[in-house]
Amino acid sequence: MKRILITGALGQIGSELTVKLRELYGADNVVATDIRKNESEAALAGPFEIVDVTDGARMLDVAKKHKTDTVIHMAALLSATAEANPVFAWNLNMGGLMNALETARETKSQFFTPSSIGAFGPTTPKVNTPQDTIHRPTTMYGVNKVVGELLSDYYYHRYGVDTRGLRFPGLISYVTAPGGGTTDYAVEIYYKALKFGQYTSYIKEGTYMDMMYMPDALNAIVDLMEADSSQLIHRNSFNVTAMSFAPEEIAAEIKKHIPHFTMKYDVDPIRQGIADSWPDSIDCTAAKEEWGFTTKYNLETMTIDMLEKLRKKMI
Ligand code: AKB
Repeated sequence: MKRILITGALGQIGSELTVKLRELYGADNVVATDIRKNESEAALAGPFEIVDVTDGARMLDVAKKHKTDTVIHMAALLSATAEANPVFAWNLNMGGLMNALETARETKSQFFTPSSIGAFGPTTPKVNTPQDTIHRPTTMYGVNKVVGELLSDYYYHRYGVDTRGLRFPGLISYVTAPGGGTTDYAVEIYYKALKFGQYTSYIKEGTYMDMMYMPDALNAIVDLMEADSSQLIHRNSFNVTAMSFAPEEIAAEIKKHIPHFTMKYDVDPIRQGIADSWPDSIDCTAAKEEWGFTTKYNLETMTIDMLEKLRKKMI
């Protein structure tokens, strides 16, 4: 049975991942940590510790205290926030990652951290982006993600830490809203469609980005962590995606369920610039072949589920 320390446990992925891991491995075997408590902490029901990921000594103390053997490092700034404050982003994203890798090395733990489609850049092949290709990202977030992939590889080769990672696309969920990402529009649109019957997109028509529904993303993390290490050639990080769409396509899908829904555009040049530097669609053959990556949801089934769950939540 794993004993897991998770950072950023109250964040967009962390809050749902913590619940899933507790269901799978037992509540007491998952130590949730975040920089502060918030109202969702009580809902996570299980051990919780305050950890600022830039404080490596504290992270290591908590890992040793709870005798954890797995570190899942989720705490990080997303692309648009990182672009607004690049020095802070470097310090938090890279400092946090180094501390988490060191904690994993010192406690001989298995390790997971997410990379992103943001690790790619404008000179990367845009369609069906291969697993191994040119990166050259032009955002601070992208630079952080590429360095993160390389550092994770380094800890595997240099120290034998069992590091693993996924290049996530935009993640869509009805539970915790994202904050500061470029792909966030694809979450906001569902809330605004239900509440106001209209949405103003900051991403322009015709801009394709990869996306995945949160239940598929959580399964992908668990499946990768449970995969046979000897089968993993690309351990940090695998391309994973479930769908690629442009704003007008998600709007059309929503319109099937909310016929009066309308969409306007007011493009944000910063987030549009970031989106334009990312792939339109990525190829996940390596993830499928090396550890059996699959997804359940496409745009149609995700939209049905999102609207149903959000309707209940918003009552
Ligand atoms: C973001 O938009 O910053 C994230 C990501 C794709 O990494 N959702």
